[in-house]
Amino acid sequence: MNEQIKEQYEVAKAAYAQVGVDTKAVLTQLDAVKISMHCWQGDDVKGFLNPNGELTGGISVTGNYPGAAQTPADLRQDLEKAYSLIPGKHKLNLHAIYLDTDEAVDLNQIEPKHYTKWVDWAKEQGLGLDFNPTFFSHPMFKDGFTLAHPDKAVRDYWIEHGRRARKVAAYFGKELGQVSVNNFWVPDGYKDNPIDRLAPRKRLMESLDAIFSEELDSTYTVDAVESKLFGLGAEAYTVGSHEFYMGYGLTRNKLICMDAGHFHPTEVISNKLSSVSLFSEGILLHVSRPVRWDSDHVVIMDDELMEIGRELVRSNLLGKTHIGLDFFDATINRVAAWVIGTRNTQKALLKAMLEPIDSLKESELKGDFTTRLAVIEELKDYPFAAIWNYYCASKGVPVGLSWLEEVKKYEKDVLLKR
Ligand code: RNT
Ligand code: ZN
Repeated sequence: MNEQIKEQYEVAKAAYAQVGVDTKAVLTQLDAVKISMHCWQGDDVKGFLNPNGELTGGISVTGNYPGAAQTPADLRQDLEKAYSLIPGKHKLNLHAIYLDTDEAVDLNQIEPKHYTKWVDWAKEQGLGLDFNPTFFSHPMFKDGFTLAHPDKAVRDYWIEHGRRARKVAAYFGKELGQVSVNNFWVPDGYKDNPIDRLAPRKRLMESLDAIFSEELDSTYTVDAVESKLFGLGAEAYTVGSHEFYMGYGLTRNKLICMDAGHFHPTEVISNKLSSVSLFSEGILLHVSRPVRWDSDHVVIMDDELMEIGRELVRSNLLGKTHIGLDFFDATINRVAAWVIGTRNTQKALLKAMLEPIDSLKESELKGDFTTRLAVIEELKDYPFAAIWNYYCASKGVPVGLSWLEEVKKYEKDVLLKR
């Protein structure tokens, strides 16, 4: 390792030790946290189910930066590049439409065998796999509805997809020896004000119950349910709202998935984690960044990201929380998007771990809010970057901006040739 990085680390280590923080223990703690990187940033959520992979409803992406992955092999190559620039061992989050098979398979026909290439690759790379059934961009997404559609035939189609998706996730968990989180998000909703808000919610509840009726081994897979405030084309009413899934998840022992972009603009998920953790089986995060709306921008080191990190660390929620990412920006290099968003999420956790949490809690309990404020503010100037750089160097990944050169080279040699 470069001498300067080591020296700066030693100085930083001493500074943190003075406030009672053991940087070595912190790095061990950080290294144990797996981030589930979402495959869909690599090709703008197109997937490989239909050869021309258009987004036909339920979700939308903007931008046309060159070099998007066209095939599963492209996507794996891009992912390998991204993981090589991110410290630590992580997971990949696949959507059902990312199957890798020569057969023509519809969503209600998927089986583990359509994903074996992903499993082989994940084994080779030392990655875990998470999963998501895909309830969008499909001709059976009718009138803006899937599992809550009034027509039973439409619902049944999607119920079959959901059931099969769970089998795929269980297969991932079994093969890879680590649990596969299977996340359910459905876009169902109305553009304009509905007359009946209740009936679609009852149908969604019953469809989900049908999907989850089979008990699967939770060492292999656990289900999560993701709420949303509104979507494109579902501005007035989204069936799977926050209250819907809080109720559903808590009564059915599902993980509650919270996406940072799925709430009112002044609401933040960081302030929800402690409450949800008291009652839920577990939490899945979709770390994302809403800009005025659920725009799915790449996560940056903003106040909310840092606050999410603090909540997870200060309240010791890392054991109950699966951290997934969810953004898709098609206006920038997609490998860079992964690297920026994933490294930022790790950095936010590291910053939080570098706080003298016990003594801060003590000040708070004693009512010494002066010390609480003073310490938190001074900590903002502590040499956090020296610890991060040392961690990157010790993991053999680029330090600081040097990762960008590698991405630029990869863009020139690989992406622009597609
Ligand atoms: C959509 C949800 C959902 C999707 C992925 C692709 O608003 O956030 O998680 O982004 O399923
Ligand atoms: Zn999401």
